[in-house]
Amino acid sequence: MDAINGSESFEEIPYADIKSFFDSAPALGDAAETKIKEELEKFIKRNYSPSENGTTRRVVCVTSGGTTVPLEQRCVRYIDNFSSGHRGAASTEYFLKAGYAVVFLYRKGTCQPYCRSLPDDPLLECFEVTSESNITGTLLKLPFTTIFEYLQLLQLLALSMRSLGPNAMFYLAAAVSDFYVPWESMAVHKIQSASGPLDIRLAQVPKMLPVLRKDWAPMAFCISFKLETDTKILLEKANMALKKYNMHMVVANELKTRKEEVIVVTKSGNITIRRDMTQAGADVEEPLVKLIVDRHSAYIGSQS
Ligand code: PAZ
Repeated sequence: MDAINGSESFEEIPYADIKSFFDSAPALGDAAETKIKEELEKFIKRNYSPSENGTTRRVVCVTSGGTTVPLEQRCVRYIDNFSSGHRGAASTEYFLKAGYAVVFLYRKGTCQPYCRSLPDDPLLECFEVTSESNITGTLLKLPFTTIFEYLQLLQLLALSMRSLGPNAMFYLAAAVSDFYVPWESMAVHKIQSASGPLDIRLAQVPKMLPVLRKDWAPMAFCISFKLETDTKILLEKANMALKKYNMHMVVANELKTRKEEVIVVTKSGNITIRRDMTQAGADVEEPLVKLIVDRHSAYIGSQS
């Protein structure tokens, strides 16, 4: 097995935990699910059907922003994550520039492509995308808030993109909660303070990356991200994710320096990517996406 294809071995997949997570999660709703499936189908068909010159677009799913963990079913309070969605929004712009169609799975209210410094706001949707930016039809935005919505949407997306084989890519920059309150053990109403200090037991969110790789979209090129605040453990954790979840690449980053530098961990070695300090406003995502697009091309070549 070569460095691009990765190893074929998968860690034991916790199917029972995954099933119970999805079974107990509040459903997206039949109407919403049908609408998303239809949108996805149309989007993939539009971008993946060979055009007159016989070319198809590659499709990347970029996940962005952090998931929330509700503490009450009629949610008043929740645990949140720091992620601003800047990485996902910036990367989306560079993937579009590289000719990819992008499904942008993003946390409501976080940074958006082409208006990264502005919040996600329905008012902004009133402005039309100009024809020069050439993104009409190649960007599909799907919002999420909770861990339940995020993982259900990711599964839906992966199953829809499965038919694209190696032309599909997952670029998983979202910060996904490791712990959650299972729906069935969650308080229904607002938690009351009268009963004294609050004890909450958080369950572990089952790891979905191995099942994404093995079952949902086995031919897709998969990149996950690893964030740490302790630099001493960053590379070790990223290497572990590479092997354990059978990722093609893991992008390691440290909280404070994440906008300046990332380390791409692959089976054939690590590559440090820095933003161009000589250019004001240069993004680290520009060289990062370039490297990933090159590796994706090599992967596609190796599969044909
Ligand atoms: O969203 P942002 O630009 O503020 O930060 C990006 C990031 C640090 C969330 C991303 O690069 C990342 O590492 N995501 C995975 C985090 C993790 O679960 O380890």
